[in-house]
Amino acid sequence: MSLVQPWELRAAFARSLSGMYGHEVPAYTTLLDVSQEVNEDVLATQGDAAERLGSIARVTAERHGAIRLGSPAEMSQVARIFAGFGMHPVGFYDLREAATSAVPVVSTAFRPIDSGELARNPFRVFTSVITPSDRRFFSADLQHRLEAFLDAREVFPPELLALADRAEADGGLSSAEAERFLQLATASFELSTEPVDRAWYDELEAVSAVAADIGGVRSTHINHLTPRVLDIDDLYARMEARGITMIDDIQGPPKWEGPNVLLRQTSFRALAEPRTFRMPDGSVQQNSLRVRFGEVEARGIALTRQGRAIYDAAIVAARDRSVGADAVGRQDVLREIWRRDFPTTEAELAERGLGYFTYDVVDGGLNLTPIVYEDFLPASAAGIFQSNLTSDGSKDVSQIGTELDEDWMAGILGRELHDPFELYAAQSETSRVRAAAQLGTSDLITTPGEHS
Ligand code: OOG
Ligand code: NI
Repeated sequence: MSLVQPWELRAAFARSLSGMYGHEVPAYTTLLDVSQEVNEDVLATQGDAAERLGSIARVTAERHGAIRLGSPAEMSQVARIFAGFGMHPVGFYDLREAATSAVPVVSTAFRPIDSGELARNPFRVFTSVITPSDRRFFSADLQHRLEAFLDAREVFPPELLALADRAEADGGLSSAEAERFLQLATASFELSTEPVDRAWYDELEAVSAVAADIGGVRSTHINHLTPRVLDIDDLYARMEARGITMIDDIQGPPKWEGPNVLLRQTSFRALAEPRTFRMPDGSVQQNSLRVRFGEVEARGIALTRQGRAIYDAAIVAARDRSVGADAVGRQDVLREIWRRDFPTTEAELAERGLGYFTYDVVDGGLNLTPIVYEDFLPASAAGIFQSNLTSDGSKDVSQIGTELDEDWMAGILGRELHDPFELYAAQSETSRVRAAAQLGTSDLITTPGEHS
């Protein structure tokens, strides 16, 4: 009997979460409808060019999720679950540093790492873990109570973990097991109806809304699910026209006439969702929380380390120069810097070693295809976290933060943490070697600085 393949499990998981989240957050369904309209229109007007960074089938099914977990143990469990879906940890993001308000988490993203797997279904999940040992946010007393609370909860049932391990070891599951795996995995990210302990939640919220969202409840949930669009400016305008309030900015690179790189993201504001609370006097009351939102993104070409350095500098320069400006002003400033620093063609991005491409031989000549950026951006992620917080929380900058880095993340996951630059570089290099062999030459253009 043939097994259900990891990519089929992954695609089904993304669909299943999407169905669940649509029931939980109806505005997400509106976002999907508008995304689909935008993508159909871009395809109709641009034809093949619309599919330069992925087939329309891939883009239509493409989602990223965001989840927030409570402990190293939960991280290592989720790594097993995602491995069953063919998703592996890539990259390290320190949101404690990137955000000005209190965001006491560090993160990685689970995603397919093989180009064939990405083409079949690129589902990725931005996964954050809270940092109770960081004294900028938590006192020793609160740290210990929070850790005790989190250690006592079970967010992923043993049956789910066993199925995940089997899927990873065998490279798939029988259809009956696949169904059970999907059911349990989806259910573990469903918003719980269990009453929230109001006093505990409020105590954590005074430190950080993110801390309360993670550590104030005994389960986890999807924070958002993000579709991909081919024209995010058009999407933004259409959502506002439908009366849905969007955050002020589209995060990331500006809209401009040259090649799209990295990632542009925006979201509608978190909506009040009904939740039940257990009050200090023991009574149970209905109220609401505003933590989950709808995000949308447009993906561009992956940048090399050199390209990325230009990007990072441009974002910092634009921020410094647009103090007091509105969203339109901020875009204008960034676009001006962009036009100065980034080339206007893909060929030049490749020649200057700023972007990643694959190479193949077409009609005896070298053909370049851009590699799509599959990861996230720390400044944007901080912006996304921040624009949806109800309060800034508190951060004592006089304290020294706990050192938590890539190695720490790899250690708690118990797995290799992949470096996104190395993944893109390897893909590019493999294609380059193959094309060179076909052309019978060894001096194809190389991407400067990529061979460390
Ligand atoms: C994750 C925020 C980061 C993105 O797209 O950059 C993120 C969160 O709010 O939990 O999802
Ligand atoms: Ni996101």
